[in-house]
Amino acid sequence: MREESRLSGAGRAEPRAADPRFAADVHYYLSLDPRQLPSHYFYDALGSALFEAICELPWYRITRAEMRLLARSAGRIAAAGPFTTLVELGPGSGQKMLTLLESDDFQESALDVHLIDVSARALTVARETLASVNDVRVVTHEAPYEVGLAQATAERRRGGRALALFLGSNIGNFDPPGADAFLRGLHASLGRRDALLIGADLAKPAEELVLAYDDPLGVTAAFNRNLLVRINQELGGDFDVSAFGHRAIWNQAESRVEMHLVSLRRQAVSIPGADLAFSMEAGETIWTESSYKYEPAQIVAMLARSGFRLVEQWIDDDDRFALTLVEAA
Ligand code: AVJ
Repeated sequence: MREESRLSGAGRAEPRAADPRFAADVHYYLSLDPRQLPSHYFYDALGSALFEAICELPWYRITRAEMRLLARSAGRIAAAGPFTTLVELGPGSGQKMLTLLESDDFQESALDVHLIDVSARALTVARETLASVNDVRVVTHEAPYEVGLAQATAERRRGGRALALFLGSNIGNFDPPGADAFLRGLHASLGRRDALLIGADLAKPAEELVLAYDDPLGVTAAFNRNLLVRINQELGGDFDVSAFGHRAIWNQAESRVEMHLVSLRRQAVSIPGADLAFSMEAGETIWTESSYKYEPAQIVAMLARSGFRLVEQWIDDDDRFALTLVEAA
């Protein structure tokens, strides 16, 4: 019996220790109409690797545009300081922080660099990326942003100013009220004269946006479907992953790209770890992500509503991306 169940489980990963929040969120969001899943669950080990691959795709230009802008504006960003503490929310591979630190202007003074991420793996990679930079103390926080930011600012040097980085257009995953609330929370954690650097993707023609989120190599489709793989692995789900299509659409009215998973046939789904069973019709969807796109002035207005005043904004005209530097008023 034992032997048999083990054999029949071949090719299927043993359920990993499930995060109770993940189980509760899967239960709640998959029960909504239309069904949804929160996009931050994309980033397990495989999802993070797939996202790194997305950043290399010719059609996904956010990462390269932002790196160019960072390299070009590093001197001006440093000049808004001096900063004694740099805090990055979601550092990814650490390449962006490295670009800033490698600019001559940031090398003047000793710096504390705090990296905040829920993924231990991302923190390890980012720490290695920054290992070669002199005179920098790197502190990692495996924690939600708010928690990590509170820890980082509590440790700041007396009289020193902090620069928080929220890059990669991660802000775009919040709906407008959520973005306002998030920025107000950042403002509350920062002190007066601390700064915030935000990278945000700009609205552009629909064809370009759809290609960036539905690439011809199918990497983004794999990234999207991996969420179902994760549910199968961690919560014992039985999604037939190959029976889902990937859909990316530009919602002009809401100024957002939406990603959905489309059930290609009628199927019954059971997810014991989330205490959930349901069936999906052919064509029924699960909404997995929104990526809001902005006008430059909207970014400034959004930050102003949360208590920040504009220092400077840089725009990449080719790829339509903005870096905005603000100070806590
Ligand atoms: C990392 C949230 C900014 O929305 O563009 C990439 C994630 N999703 N391709 C984005 C993503 C599909 C990305 N963010």
